[in-house]
Amino acid sequence: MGMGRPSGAWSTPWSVVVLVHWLLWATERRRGAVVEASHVEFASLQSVPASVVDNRLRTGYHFQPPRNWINDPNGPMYFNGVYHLFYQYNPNGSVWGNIVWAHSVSTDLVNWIALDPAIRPSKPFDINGCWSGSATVLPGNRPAIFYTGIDPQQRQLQNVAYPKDLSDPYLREWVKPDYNPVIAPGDGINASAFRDPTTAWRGPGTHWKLVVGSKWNRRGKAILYRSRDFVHWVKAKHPLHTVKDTGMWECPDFYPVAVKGRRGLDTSAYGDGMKHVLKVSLDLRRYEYYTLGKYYHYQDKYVPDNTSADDHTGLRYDYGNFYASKTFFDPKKQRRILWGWANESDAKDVDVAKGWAGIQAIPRTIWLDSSGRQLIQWPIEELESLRGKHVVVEHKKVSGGNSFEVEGINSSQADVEVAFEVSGLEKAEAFDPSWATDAEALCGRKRADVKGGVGPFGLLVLASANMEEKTAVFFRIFKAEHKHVVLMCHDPTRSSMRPNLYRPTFAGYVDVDIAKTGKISLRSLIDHSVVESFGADGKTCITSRVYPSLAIGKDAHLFVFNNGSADVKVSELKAWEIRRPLMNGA
Ligand SMILES: *[C@@H]1O[C@H](CO)[C@@H](O)[C@H](O)[C@H]1NC(C)=O
Ligand SMILES: *[C@@H]1O[C@H](CO)[C@@H](O)[C@H](O)[C@H]1NC(C)=O
Ligand SMILES: *[C@@H]1O[C@H](CO)[C@@H](O)[C@H](O)[C@H]1NC(C)=O
Ligand SMILES: *[C@@H]1O[C@H](CO)[C@@H](O)[C@H](O)[C@H]1NC(C)=O
Ligand SMILES: *[C@@H]1O[C@H](CO)[C@@H](O)[C@H](O)[C@H]1NC(C)=O
Ligand SMILES: *[C@H]1O[C@@H](CO)[C@H](O)[C@@H](O)[C@@H]1NC(C)=O
Repeated sequence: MGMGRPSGAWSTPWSVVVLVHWLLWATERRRGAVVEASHVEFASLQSVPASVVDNRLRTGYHFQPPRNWINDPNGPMYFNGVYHLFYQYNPNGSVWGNIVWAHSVSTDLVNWIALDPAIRPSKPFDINGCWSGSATVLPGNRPAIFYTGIDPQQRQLQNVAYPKDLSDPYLREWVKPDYNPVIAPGDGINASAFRDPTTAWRGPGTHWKLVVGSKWNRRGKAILYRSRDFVHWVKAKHPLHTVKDTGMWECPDFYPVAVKGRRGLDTSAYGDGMKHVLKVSLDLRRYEYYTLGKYYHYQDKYVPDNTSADDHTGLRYDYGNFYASKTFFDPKKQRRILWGWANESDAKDVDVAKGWAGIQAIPRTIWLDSSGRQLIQWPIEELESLRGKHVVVEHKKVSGGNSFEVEGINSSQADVEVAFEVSGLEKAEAFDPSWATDAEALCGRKRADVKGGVGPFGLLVLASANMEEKTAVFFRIFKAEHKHVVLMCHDPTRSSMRPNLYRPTFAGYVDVDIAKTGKISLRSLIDHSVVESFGADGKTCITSRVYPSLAIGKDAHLFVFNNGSADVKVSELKAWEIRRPLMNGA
């Protein structure tokens, strides 16, 4: 079942596509870009229908509609046997604009069916926009959506919507009660910076609670509200949490995690044996960070642990291209699942030319690390149902300066798991303590082509046959005063022959004692124009969007490399081709 979108222009000859691209790049036209609220608006492009859809670099198994712009995942939930994903979508073009809540359903989080948009601007309380929000399944098994509506005065308001017909297994139609908005920006709240309500929780009390992201000057805030009936909402005396100099907090997310084990907890769970997570998306920097901490339900207070910083230098789900994320509790498999948006990193004009922009990262199961200091993330197990042909490499030494190709599969749409054994730690480069708060800058200086002591070693993905094009995914190990420091890095600086492309290096540290373990694992999900990597069994994650010019389709190659002076050994590498699931009728 598709959305019945027009399906012309899918077989446009490459020569036309290439010509369109060439014209667009060659002229490098900068159209009038206006920054408004959190979005860069390209008014002249918002309703340019996709006349050409260029599928060469479209993802094969990531969540995407057949065409047009997408951003934040909204209201993910499981209800009566069906997973729902809503998302911010422009039905009329491939830059941000005309936003509606698009809607897809799935029974396995892998194969998706597109339905008609669930929420569109139609009432005074949302006529100028239906922005991000969350779902809550109320007692009596009744789902509710909370979303931000933009009114005629451009104020940001919080509204509710309910399914029209609970007996429709897909919950296709949603109604917005006339008593909306249920939360309007009151005194002391910036009506232009008040959005993205969380899933509500109840805890042991009788009140529902939720937070809305906001700021006052440069102070980021998670403003807390309370309600007995889900209709009348009252602001708590203090925000749940606030941090100075962090700017607007978009898409806050607040939920409990079990101290032991991988089992997820319902958002309303409260008691011993758990910590809470508060995640915010920093509009100023366009990335997210989270803290772990203790939630005091009766005092309406959240106190972060002191094990990581409570600002932009703190922990991140993903040290790459990953934003506006949201989790939900999956009661079917008793797990918490994380969705996040990965935008394009090419130019707007190119997005218009290719007819699509934005993907959702592969959903990740999330749980607390046994150290209690950070979360662990791992692609949902259902993804493995798409694994096809595979190859295995075992016990292979890669000496300094060498590489080898992993042959026998098409690696443009693949899942690679590898375990490295590390030796010669005495050769590790010295770690300058000033690098501790900026892994990304360190990776930018010490890229894959900068020789090291222990590492850089890892994978070269979406590589051309002779490696002039490649995205490097690697580790590099340093020796600090009392311990070793492991850096994980994505280096896409050679990922494309295209000029003037934004190719940021991304990096995070990995909290492992490498001298003790002597080994480290890496998993990379490769999908034409995206690479999602999970270091050390999901301790550090990085997502990059890349746009190869040569390493496309069956011309994409996969290598293992080591550019350090110490040898490393691949104890085991498995690489699978990933089949294409049903993806929204594309
Ligand atoms: C978007 O397209 C729909 C039809 O698909 C049309 O009704 C609507 O007016 C368009 N909106 C804009 C802003 O162009
Ligand atoms: C309110 O938000 C708008 C939009 O981000 C911003 O321009 C303005 O400075 C904010 N005012 C305060 C007091 O935070
Ligand atoms: C962090 O908090 C714990 C108690 O939760 C305390 O024992 C420890 O000393 C604190 N560490 C620092 C560096 O403040
Ligand atoms: C890769 O895909 C091409 C075209 O689909 C096919 O001909 C080729 O056999 C595949 N190669 C491998 C190693 O699977
Ligand atoms: C390894 O380093 C050398 C020297 O800097 C460089 O020429 C080569 O491209 C590097 N290898 C990789 C895989 O980046
Ligand atoms: C994704 O696109 C890149 C390149 O245009 C920007 O630099 C990022 O800020 C943007 N990320 C988000 C979350 O909007």
